[in-house]
Amino acid sequence: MKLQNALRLAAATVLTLSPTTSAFAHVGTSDKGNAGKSQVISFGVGHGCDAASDTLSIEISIPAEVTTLRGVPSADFGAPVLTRNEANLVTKVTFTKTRLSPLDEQYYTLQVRITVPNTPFETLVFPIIQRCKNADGVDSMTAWVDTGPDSEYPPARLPILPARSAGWNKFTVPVAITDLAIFSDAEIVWSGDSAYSANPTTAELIAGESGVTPLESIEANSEIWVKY
Ligand SMILES: [Cu+2]
Repeated sequence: MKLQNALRLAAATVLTLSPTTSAFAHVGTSDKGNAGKSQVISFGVGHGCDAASDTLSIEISIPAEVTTLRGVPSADFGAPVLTRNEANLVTKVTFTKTRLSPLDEQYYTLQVRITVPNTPFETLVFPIIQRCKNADGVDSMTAWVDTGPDSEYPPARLPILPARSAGWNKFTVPVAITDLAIFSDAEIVWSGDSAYSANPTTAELIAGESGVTPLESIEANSEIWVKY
């Protein structure tokens, strides 16, 4: 990478975090995991299953990579039930609401504490089943399990951030990265002569800089420079 370009572009970036624009109206998490660290992960329930059905339960499937998990009791749903496999690992966390509201007008936050696997740049996937009941007692269900590219019902995803320091970091990424949202809190990412920034002003500078191409994905085993 061209360090002068990098420094010049980085100097032009605004230091405050840009507000996240990612859709968060479904059931999911906007958290990012810190590799190897114990961390509380929050799942937001943006709405019920259809126009007027309050959420009755949320069942979160836990990926096999997560081997340490505790439930975090919720004000509305109480303590979640943990389902374990023969190896005593948690495979499912189920939050069930005791007092159903006749209206779908609340935003719920449900949490678990996990040890984030020490696999930076990978993304954990949490399929979620949401069950609802309306004022007439009619049940409905939404399965947030479709991992397709433009899925209407995406599962929750937790990208795993590497251990990093403020300023410049050099990483060799072990896996291909197609979604650069994992760098949403970085000022700029360089891979060779390609650069990426979630900051629109920096992204514009990258696009207008001769000899620099916008970075859209990163191949496995690439060396990258990231300024946080
Ligand atoms: Cu939604």
